[in-house]
Amino acid sequence: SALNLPMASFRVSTPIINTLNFRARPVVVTRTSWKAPIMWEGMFDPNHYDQMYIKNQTSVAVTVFAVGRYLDAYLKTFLTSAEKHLMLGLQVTYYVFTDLPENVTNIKLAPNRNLKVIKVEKHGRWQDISMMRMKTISDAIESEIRHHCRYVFCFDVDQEFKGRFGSEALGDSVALLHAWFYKLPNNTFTYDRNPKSKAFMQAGDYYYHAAIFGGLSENVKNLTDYCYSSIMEDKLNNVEALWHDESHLNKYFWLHKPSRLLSPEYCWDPHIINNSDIKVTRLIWAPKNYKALRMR
Ligand code: 2GW
Ligand code: MN
Repeated sequence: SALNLPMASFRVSTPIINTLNFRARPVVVTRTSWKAPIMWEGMFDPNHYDQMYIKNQTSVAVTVFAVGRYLDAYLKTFLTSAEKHLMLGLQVTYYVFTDLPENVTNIKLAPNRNLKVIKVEKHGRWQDISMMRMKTISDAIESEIRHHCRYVFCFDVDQEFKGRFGSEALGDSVALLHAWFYKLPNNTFTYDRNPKSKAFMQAGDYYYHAAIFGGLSENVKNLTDYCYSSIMEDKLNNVEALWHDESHLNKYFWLHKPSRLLSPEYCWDPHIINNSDIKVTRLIWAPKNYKALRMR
């Protein structure tokens, strides 16, 4: 039976299932010019994806950083809500990176799910806490994740799962459309516009949100290596990209097109109300207390 497959069975290639209905959502864009699907509710049958990925015992690493005040503020909600909605039935390993490992509270995980806590240093500047995630993720993929997990998905911690965030989100290289920009024209995108930065871009396809990215382990390794080396090159040149790691991520996905895009249903800003494109909120931005979290 499927349960007796040998350890390396997750390496067998998964069949391409063509169950996407690109016409199910006539009001929104469901495919990119390079033919990558943009995943909107209604386009897919969740059971098709689950049957295939659960049968293959597909393994997914979920990385999340909870450094300093973000640990108490967000981690528990992120993890407990993920246990209700994120890739249920798959082999999920959470990689929690924190400077305060002893403060990570135990939460009850389903049997096919694990959590590993990895200690990291706390960078002084918040911009570095955010940007240096790229280096830490790359190192963790190299030393550990690639041996255990076929896919890696990287999440901001300041968010809460509210609905199915399932295996339909898996793909070779996955990017997320930013909730604020998905309907706006290209010239409003907040790409880095400083020619001195490695993240500089004049044109692009979409504005991607760095709160979620993922894909096959080897592809996420490439992405994080690219972003980290660009960040370090900027440091040598005394420049910093406008939106830090997110600017470099946008440059990466301009040069290396993602194979699958997630609609903003996968990461919605609940301050935006009455948007009929959003049929389901799968994940929402958690409220931010800028005073408490950033200023002090
Ligand atoms: C970040 C900013 C200000 C003060 C603190 C922090 C902070 C972030 C922190 O003290 N501890 C910590 O663990 N972080 C991690 O970095 C945490 O996982 C958090 O979700 C992530 C990104 O920071 P966040 O969520 O405050 O930034 P956002 O929501 O404005 O994120 C977008 O822009 C960022 C770059 O400025 C990143 O690209 C991020 O991926 C984007 O969603
Ligand atoms: Mn965030």
